[in-house]
Amino acid sequence: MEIKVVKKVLGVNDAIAEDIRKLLKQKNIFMFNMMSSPGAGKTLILQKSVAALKKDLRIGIIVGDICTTRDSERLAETGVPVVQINTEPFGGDCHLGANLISSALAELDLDKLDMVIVENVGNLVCPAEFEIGEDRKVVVLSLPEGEDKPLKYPLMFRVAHAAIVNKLDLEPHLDLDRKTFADNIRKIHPAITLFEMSAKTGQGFEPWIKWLKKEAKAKSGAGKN
Ligand SMILES: Nc1nc2c(ncn2[C@@H]2O[C@H](COP(=O)(O)OP(=O)(O)OP(=O)(O)O)[C@@H](O)[C@H]2O)c(=O)[nH]1
Ligand SMILES: [Mg+2]
Repeated sequence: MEIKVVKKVLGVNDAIAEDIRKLLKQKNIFMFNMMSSPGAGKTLILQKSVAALKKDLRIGIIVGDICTTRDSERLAETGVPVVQINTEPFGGDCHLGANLISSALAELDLDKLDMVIVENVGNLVCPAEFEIGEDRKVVVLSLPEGEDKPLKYPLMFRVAHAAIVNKLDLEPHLDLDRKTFADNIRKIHPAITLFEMSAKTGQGFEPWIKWLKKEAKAKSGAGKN
């Protein structure tokens, strides 16, 4: 009986995700879902990514957190529209479900956007299980978390199209080998697109921005007027 309930819940989520996918296709909008453990650097990477992309692409952001509007305040400084979702009133979910994304998309003027960025709730497990109608899933892993995380939390790395190894600037202070991070990610997902960067210093940021531009162009064509 319980298994039936679980299937039903995921079934409903997938159906809403499919509707979102159709809507975004119709509107020529590229949407990506950024996920990581708490504090890996999602918001800082996105602040700098939006700054780099906003002259070419019209961007809207959806930010998920259990509590607070701290990340949406940081991202709103880029000048693009931001919608905050707090999951606490809905039971404090550790991920964004397609229903919440659907409500957040209704708050954005989709006819005036080329790209929607979703910053998911900081968690390396649950967000990987929920489709939200996105074109790409991106996982961020930062050096201080340790090189074994892809092996211990494989689903996230299996479902992600791209992975970012962040906080390279901290390598001299840590007793670890940066190469092992990439090796372990590739053990789980050999064909994943991999970026290594420091969002703080900007090292390695350019290939990530190029990839985002390419992916967005593939989806939305030359953009809208
Ligand atoms: N040294 C260093 N610090 C970084 C880097 N990227 C992010 N940080 C810092 O790491 C901390 C967490 O970064 P956030 O961008 O808030 O991380 P997040 O993944 O959005 O966190 P949650 O939304 O809470 O899950 C902040 O103090 C950032 O300034 C980096 O490349 N190097
Ligand atoms: Mg954040």
